[in-house]
Amino acid sequence: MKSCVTISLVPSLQGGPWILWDDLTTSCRKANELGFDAVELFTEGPSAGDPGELGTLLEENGLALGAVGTGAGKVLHGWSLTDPGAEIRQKAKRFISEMITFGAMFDAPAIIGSMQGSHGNGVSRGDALKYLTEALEELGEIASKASVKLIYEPLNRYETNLFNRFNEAAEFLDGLSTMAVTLLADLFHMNIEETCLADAIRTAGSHIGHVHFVDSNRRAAGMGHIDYQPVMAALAEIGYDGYLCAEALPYPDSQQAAEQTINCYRQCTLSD
Ligand code: LER
Ligand code: MN
Repeated sequence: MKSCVTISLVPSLQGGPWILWDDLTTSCRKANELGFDAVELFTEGPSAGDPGELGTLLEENGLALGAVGTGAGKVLHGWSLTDPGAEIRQKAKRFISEMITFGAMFDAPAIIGSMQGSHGNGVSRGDALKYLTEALEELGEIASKASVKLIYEPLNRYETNLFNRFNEAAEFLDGLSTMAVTLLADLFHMNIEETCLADAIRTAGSHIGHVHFVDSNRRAAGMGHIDYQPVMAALAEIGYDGYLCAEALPYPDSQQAAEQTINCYRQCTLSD
């Protein structure tokens, strides 16, 4: 397994669940100094820094791009894949498609989290799932052509009413014809929804493509009450060799949250 830390390049969302908040150059340097293998980016859209800057910074700092988040489409523009309006759904799809292409330049998958939206507000559950199916088939095909995966993230009940639990999301993906979509195990969301984190990981094993490594209170791993030993054992059992990516609140500040994460990651992967 490999370590990864989130960088937000959207200052207006300060206080959100991302660890590093400086400009791209400073954040990449910090990630490298702390010993992270990769960074996950949360950006306003399909670019980061000046043209060419991201590639140079990744190389200079020995970092990979672990993933790119697409949530800005929802939080900055209000778009989602299950919006009642066909035009908004189209904008959401176009935005994610651009983010897939952006991530793929660095072999990184895009994450669909809050862009999945919810049913209600005039959209039945059946219609919302139809829209989500169509979008994942289409976007999965785009990801596949770009030789990357597309990551779908089940969220807790306060953020979506589509899929909150891993086994339901895995069953849903099994019904799709695209093979490009994997699941994101965000331990914060799972702590709210699952009976047992380790069992949920084992059940959906073959689907897991990314992990948000965070604690029960959305602080850095080790600052809440998740017991990481059984979680790590389950990830090892399913043969997971992807990223443990810190998507957590910058509490008490970015530096301490990043240090706490890498220390917990090292403890958790000692025998890796
Ligand atoms: C995104 O990775 C996530 O976990 C969501 O909670 C964002 O709202
Ligand atoms: Mn997440």
